[in-house]
Amino acid sequence: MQNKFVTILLFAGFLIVTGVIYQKYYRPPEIAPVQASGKILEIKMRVLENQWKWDPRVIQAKIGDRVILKIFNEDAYDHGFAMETFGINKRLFPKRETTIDFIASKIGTFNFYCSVPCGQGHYQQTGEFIVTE
Ligand SMILES: [Cu+2]
Repeated sequence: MQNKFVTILLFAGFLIVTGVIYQKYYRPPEIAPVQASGKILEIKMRVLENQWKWDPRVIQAKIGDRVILKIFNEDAYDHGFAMETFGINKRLFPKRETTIDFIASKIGTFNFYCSVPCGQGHYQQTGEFIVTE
């Protein structure tokens, strides 16, 4: 009885110690939790009428920023805003503003694109989101 208890305790201790060692020395920085910068970045964006273009096409943030994207779709039909890295895929209804709220939790350059089949320019409707330190 006593022995079993000691074994479990030792094992629990072992798990905790290896977990801490992993987090401190081995975990790749890209999967570590990000420190929120406390900054709120509001970005206004438009889908230009009948051009299959984002305006602006390139947007930027600093790591840890909370990004509030406000996208106005000028077209009379739906578009979609998708950026896989951040798990975003939102429908943009016609002649309306859509808000997308997320944390810039990774450093790098990420592509976003239209996720709703919308016509001849659908596959060109892409843009870049750049996150820096
Ligand atoms: Cu589209």
